[in-house]
Amino acid sequence: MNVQELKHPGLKKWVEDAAALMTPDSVEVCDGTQAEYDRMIKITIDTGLATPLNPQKLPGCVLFRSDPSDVARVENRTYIASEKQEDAGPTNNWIDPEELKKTMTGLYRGSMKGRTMYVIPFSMGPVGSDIAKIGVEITDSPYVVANMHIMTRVGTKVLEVLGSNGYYVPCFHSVGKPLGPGEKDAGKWPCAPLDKKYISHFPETREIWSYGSGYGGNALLGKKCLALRIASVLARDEGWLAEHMLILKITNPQGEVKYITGAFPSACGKTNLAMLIPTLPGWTVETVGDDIAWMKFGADGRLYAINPEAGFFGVAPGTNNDSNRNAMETIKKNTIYTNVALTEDKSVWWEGIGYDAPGKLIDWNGNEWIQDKGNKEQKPAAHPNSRFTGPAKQCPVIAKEWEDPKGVPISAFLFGGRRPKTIPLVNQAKSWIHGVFMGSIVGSEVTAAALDLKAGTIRRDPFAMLPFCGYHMGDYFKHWIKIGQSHDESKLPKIFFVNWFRKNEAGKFIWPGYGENSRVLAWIFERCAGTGKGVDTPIGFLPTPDAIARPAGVSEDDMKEILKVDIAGWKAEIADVRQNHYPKFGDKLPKELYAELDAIEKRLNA
Ligand code: GTP
Ligand code: SPV
Ligand code: MN
Repeated sequence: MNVQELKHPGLKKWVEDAAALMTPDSVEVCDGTQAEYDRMIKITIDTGLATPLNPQKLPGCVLFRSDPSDVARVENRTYIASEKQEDAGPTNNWIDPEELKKTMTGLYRGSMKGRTMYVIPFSMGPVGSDIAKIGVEITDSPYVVANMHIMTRVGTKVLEVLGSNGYYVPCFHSVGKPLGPGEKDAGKWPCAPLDKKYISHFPETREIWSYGSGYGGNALLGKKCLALRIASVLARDEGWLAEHMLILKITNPQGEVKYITGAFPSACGKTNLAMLIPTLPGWTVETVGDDIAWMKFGADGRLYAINPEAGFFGVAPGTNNDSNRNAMETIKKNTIYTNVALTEDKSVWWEGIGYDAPGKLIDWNGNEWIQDKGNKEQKPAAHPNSRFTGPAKQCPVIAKEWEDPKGVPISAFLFGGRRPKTIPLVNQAKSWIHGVFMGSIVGSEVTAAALDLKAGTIRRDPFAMLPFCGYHMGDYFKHWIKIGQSHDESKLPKIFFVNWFRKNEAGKFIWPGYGENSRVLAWIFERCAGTGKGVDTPIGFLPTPDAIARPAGVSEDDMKEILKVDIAGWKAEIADVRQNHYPKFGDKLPKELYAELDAIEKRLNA
């Protein structure tokens, strides 16, 4: 579709102004059809950016290899440019919005030369539903267009909802690599150098400006930028929640259903938990969402969640038929792979796929790679943050209500992270405010999902929202407290803390995780139903020793270890929160949270 055909004068002018600045060779409005998707893929194959995969093994699938500077989110190049620095808070990078727009306008000037500008109208949430939000992303990347087709609802149907004056969140994106006359990408992933990348958010004017990166959350602007950073600001203003949470449906052997959401930091197990195959007989888990939940209160006083996305942008390494068979089934067709390894028969391979590398591979850098299991120093064939983009509707256990605009009523919130020590397998908050306290102190070993952080160290990632909160984190805590104060607590979700990542002295995981996590979900289900057995401890309610059946390979001693209150460890945890974590938020740290900190400390000392 041509810009002249746009029926929304505001949108048309915005696109024309952007084109005048970025000077693409042509402008195209996306219609969201399969033919358009196929054309995007063909363009990327023709320019040498994509490799078509074996149509017998992986029909409709392609592989991309990105530039080594462009393999994950870049947190130190991500900005919340609120009018006042104070409103971005201590955990976000801030630049004065006027100054940032000036810098970025300079970068955008001529940035699309030699390329096509694609205008992507997209809906986060089912098209036309009350809860959905519309965005329009302008991009010069056919890779982004194809990914947006899978991750969001794209095209003409969205323009129809917009009509001639509907509201949309304007999103600029350019890879920042203009082409000279006759120049082609010729197999080289286009992006700008690290110090020219900007992932910028303007919370007051609800705008997103992204420059220089073509990867994941930096470039697919409906996801972290709109559905979390901008939506968290809307949620604060309008009294709802926009969270970095999976949504699952769990059914017990009696056929009773509950819905649970869970916030774990990036690469800490949301996709896996959302698609889990229970090892506990008679229980089933189905998927509603794997990364983001938008939650609003229903007329009955309960909190209802929708998944604003339409696909999964999941971590490939570690995904296999044992750990996550449902993901493996989902990504067998119509899937975009990025930075995994290529096999000789044009299939894909990654570390933890469940079998040895078959022969000679091409690694994510495009080099020949032969597995050498004796060499501990060998670089991985797939980047640790390599990902698949697969349609949610292809998931064998997608819940039938996953697109219901009403959302699903939530019974429990889980918080968790990678904690090798101290934090028990599961722990239930004593109250809403205690749960908010637990969310505010989430810590996790850093993973490969952000490029500029040192993997392995522990950092505090409150509510798993540290990189995704569009305003002052202290005000965000306050928002959570207010939700509790202004609603009937008996109808609010119960709050739990989980940790699948405890390690023993030898550095091995004690808990087998994955499908065995169903044992913990069953206890959580029963606690919500009022039947699960728990003991009151200084840190919260822990399962009684017989409440969670022990999985194979976990000894009685192991079980005791991961379900005990490690008094010394918790005292150190509390001291760290008091000295290093809470002071960061200054007077914005709600006094209710200091009261919780004092209370837990007192209980630990009793
Ligand atoms: P983002 O998409 O970055 O937000 O990540 P995510 O939270 O969805 O994480 P994901 O489910 O993709 O898991 C990330 C990594 O953790 C993968 O390598 C998984 O194999 C591993 N993992 C997930 N669940 C478990 C578990 O229960 N135990 C262990 N040991 N590892 C797990
Ligand atoms: C995350 O990092 O939490 C992701 C991947 O889900 S990205 O979309 O790149 O943010
Ligand atoms: Mn995520």
